[in-house]
Amino acid sequence: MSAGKSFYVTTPIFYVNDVPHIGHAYTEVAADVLARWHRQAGDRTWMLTGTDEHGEKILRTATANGATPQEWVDRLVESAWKPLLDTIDISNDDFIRTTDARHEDNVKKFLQNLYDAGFIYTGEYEGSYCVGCEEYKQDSDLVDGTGEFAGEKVCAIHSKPVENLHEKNYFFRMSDFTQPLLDMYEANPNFVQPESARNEVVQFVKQGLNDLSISRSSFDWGIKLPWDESHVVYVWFDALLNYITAAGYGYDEEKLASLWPATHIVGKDILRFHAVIWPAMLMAAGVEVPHQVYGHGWLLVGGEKMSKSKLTGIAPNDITDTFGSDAFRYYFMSAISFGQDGSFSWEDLSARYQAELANGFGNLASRTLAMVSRYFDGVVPAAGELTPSDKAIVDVVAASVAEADAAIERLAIHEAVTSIWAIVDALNGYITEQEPWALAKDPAQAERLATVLNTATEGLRALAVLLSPFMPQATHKLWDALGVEGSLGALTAQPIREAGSWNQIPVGTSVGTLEALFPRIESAAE
Ligand code: ME8
Repeated sequence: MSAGKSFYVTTPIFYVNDVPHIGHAYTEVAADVLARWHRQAGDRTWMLTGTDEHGEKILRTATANGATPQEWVDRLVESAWKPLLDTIDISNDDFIRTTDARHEDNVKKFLQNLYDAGFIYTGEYEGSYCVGCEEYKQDSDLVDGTGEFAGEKVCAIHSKPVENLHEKNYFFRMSDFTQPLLDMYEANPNFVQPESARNEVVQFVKQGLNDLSISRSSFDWGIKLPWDESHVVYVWFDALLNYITAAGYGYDEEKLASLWPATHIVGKDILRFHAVIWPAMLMAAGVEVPHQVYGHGWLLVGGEKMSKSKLTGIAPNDITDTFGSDAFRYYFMSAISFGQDGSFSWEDLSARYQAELANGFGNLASRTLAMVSRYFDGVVPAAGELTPSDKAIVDVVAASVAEADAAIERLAIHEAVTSIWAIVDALNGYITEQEPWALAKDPAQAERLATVLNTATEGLRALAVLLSPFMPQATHKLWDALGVEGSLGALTAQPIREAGSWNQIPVGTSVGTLEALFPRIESAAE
């Protein structure tokens, strides 16, 4: 991909009925890695995240906690959801709350447009509603309950009974969009990814879409319909619109035109909302559909989807307090194939931290810089003529940059890590094989020693750039220690797609000392 393109990436906006767990953090990190990659590449990048604050689930939680819904959401956003972004080093450009005026006002405009265009009508609805999902369920979505709910039908996701609702509602003519959606999926095969998610969505839409109930009148915690204030808009209809209200819809058309369409990163649990309902809403309003919807897999703990309601939730800072945010980010992006489910375990995290980060990357960085200090007084030496072993390193780096960029373009984040890690492995092998410590003992090998350490330092420089989207803190430290100009993450450093060009560290550059990038962790699962 050439530099300069626009890349607008979003996460779901999360329900603030509870505090975040590592499943939410996982989505945040994935979107952030993509954003940082594109930013370091010079693409016009915008990352949006935020919170979903209306609806019955939040209202009930607030009431149960003796707070008004507004007090509750303010408390949770400030005490838990915004701090999450610092805990895991998220570089979002904007944070939208569905209680923001910019959102509420422009959701109303969107609704009015659809109403005026004849896409909304009144009707009656009776069905089973899961408040946990904030969704009407079909019988096929329900399973037999166990334990206290034995004998009842429960939501397959929340394992709790559904509620029978019978209401007069407003409906969105979603059935009109069955064929336009199928045509769009066909014309744009990458619209829903990964492939398994796409197939599921296409099969679902092929059965024909029903119209969608888009209002509720039995409670009032939501955005009132502009033509009938006795109804609030259905929380999902409200929430999906965040992606355009944050980008200027209804009040800054220029901004919208420069950002939209977006790449949406979501968990597969909410794929249909994003890949079916959302593009149908946009088609009705005459707004371009998203660039892409990517449904990633679930983090499993003990074989079950991690969730607060099933008490399998792990807080992100349970991990970062011990391992740091870089290790958190690296672990989840490398250990799990993006798009598939993955099991979390402390043992696996701990083992990878030690083998890959401390011994693999961290040790490579510290011993290379220590040798430059010891043998060349801390000044990066000029390389002599390159031998095939040195050239092999140059080639590995060039190939890795191209492969990683192509993987990011496909949103195959774990493949990007694998491509970059080929450099770590190649450099460690190179140093073992070239034995700079032996070369240093023989004055006749001075030029060879210079070439080896120059090559290794250039390789480290490329690694700092390529790994900066994954591990912003460690790579900053490494970049500073390398003494190179510019600041990583700000594009004054090397553009990521050019990380393979060689001789980027001016000869004579003084390297600094480097503290251990990944210190030994005494208490970790030992
Ligand atoms: O659905 N593994 O919010 P939500 C991986 N407000 N990801 C997980 C996960 C797990 N075990 N658990 C949660 C909502 N997630 C709506 C979204 S968007 C317009 C409105 C992540 O708080 C994953 O991204 O229930 C999932 O899709 C999202 O959290 C659900 O968050």
